[in-house]
Amino acid sequence: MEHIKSYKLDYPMRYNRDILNGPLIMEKIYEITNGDAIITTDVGQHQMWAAQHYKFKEPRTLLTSGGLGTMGYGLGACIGAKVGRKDKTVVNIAGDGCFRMNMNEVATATRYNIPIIEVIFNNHVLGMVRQWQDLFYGKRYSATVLDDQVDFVKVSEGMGAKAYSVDTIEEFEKAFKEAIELNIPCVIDCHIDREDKVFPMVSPGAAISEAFDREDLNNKK
Ligand SMILES: Cc1ncc(C[n+]2csc(CCOP(=O)(O)OP(=O)(O)O)c2C)c(N)n1
Ligand SMILES: [Mg+2]
Repeated sequence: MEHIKSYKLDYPMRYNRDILNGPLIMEKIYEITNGDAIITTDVGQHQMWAAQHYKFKEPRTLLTSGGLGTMGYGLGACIGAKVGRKDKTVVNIAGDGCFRMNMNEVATATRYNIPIIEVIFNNHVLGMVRQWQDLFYGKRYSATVLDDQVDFVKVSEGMGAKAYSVDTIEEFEKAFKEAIELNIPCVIDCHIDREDKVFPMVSPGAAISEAFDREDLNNKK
């Protein structure tokens, strides 16, 4: 344990606290739920932030498809988990790309009045794939910039859910607390920056000891 603690000191998770971003939202969800929620995830950067920044206390409270990478898994998993554990706050951390894959299940949640909270980390891109195009393929973006005109709030309201659009951590906190209070299916569309990256990361083929983050990248330049 001492050894692991020393790693945490030597390689701290660093992220910007000034703008709305994934790690900050996860930290806020942890704070509000006191670490007692069940968290499900889709696949991508948001999945990594969920795993990194929510401090899970008990086994089987993180439901994720892991490396199988099943985009769209999260919302169904969230509905299932809530049906099984009505006593728990159950939250899906979704990407905007993943939400597009399975968003119709919001209608299932409202039809059976299953009070899940769908939190969309909306960076308007297939962020995880774009991160690699950015760092290893000279910013040659292919099929990763979604940038369309879909309004997730209207779509969710159209399926009978309560929906919020948030741009700041204060707005997020208010919406998330209200969603818990209301106890009905809720969707929170969180606008985050498309340039955000998941760090630390390891380059393809490199050793784990070669892990780097934003600061390492800046120092290299
Ligand atoms: C069906 C499917 N297509 C493509 C992929 C490859 N893939 C992995 S993560 C990802 C991006 C997901 O985008 P989004 O849901 O917006 O999450 P973000 O990384 O932006 O947080 C993609 C396309 C996949 N895992 N499954
Ligand atoms: Mg995205």
